[in-house]
Amino acid sequence: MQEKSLFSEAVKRKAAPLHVTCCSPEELALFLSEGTQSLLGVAGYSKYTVNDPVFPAPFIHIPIAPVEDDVLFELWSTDESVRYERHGPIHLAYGSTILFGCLTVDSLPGDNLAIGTEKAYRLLFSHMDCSGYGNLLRIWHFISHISDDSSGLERYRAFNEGRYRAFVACGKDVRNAPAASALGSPEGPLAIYFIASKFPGVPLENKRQVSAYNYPKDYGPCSPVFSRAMRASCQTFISGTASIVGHASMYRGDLSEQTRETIANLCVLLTNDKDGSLPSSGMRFKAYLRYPGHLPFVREALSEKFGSQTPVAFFQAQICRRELLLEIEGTLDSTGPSL
Ligand code: 3EB
Repeated sequence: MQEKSLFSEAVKRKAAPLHVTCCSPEELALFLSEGTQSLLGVAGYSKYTVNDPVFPAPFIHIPIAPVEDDVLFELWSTDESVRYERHGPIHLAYGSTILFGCLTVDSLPGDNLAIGTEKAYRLLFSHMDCSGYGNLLRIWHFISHISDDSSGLERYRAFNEGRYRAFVACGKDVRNAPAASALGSPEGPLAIYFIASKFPGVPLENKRQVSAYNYPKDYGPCSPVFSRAMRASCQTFISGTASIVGHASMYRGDLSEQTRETIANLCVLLTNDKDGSLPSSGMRFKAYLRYPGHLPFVREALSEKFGSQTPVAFFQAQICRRELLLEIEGTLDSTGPSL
């Protein structure tokens, strides 16, 4: 009940629309030449170096490979005008209610990633809070050598320690954590991009899974701080979702079962509360595969469940737990009839 009333308040505030698409360099060039929408920011996914952008919006290179293209741009835009700012490592785009930002922090394999992560989060929280866009809705993290040990602690666990410390230090409630993804990249600094808002979203949990911020200590000294999804007036953001039930990874080494379990978890987050149906449109997904050869199987399973017209972009990445073969994130437009 409380969830619903919070959401309808958020809807009444009529935030500006937020659009996302995954596109080729040619499609990005077309978007820029048309100039009908404002860019909030672009993430360029490629294992190759990507040229410096020709636009003033935040741009971040993510050094993981799309499976089917050399480069894919994830492009976030809105219909209203946007103001850009750069402060040291952080690049920001302000709409009237939405803030898009990106930053990188050096993180060599031997570095204590807890320190770099805490620094990155403190920086983004300080810009959010100073400008009045104090609600973090969605965040992506890319961590090189994610499963390596440094100073006796796995880098993903050190990352969790730094993130947790920043939430506490900045007075942020972990139960209001953003939707998130955390993937491993072969190289590069800690790369982060995020969407914040003047207005709070509604964090959603998955009844099949323990909330990440309540994971037991088996997964590191500090819990991961993210929600399974975040419902905002413009979009519902679905966190990176994997074959986890309770807090345990399921079906080590079994692609078919991990895919089925991952899709079951996605369905919990996408199912309409009222009539138990899946949305008929407005969904899009990004699937991160440990092995690119798994693409045809995963594509077929997603198409069967969500329809062949639902866009899915595939990337090759390491998943934060060694036994997991895939992780899938998504967005759902809030403009459709289902809400
Ligand atoms: C999981 O459910 C799988 O640490 O920010 C998914 C999404 C995962 C986000 C994060 C981790 C994160 O625990 C991994």
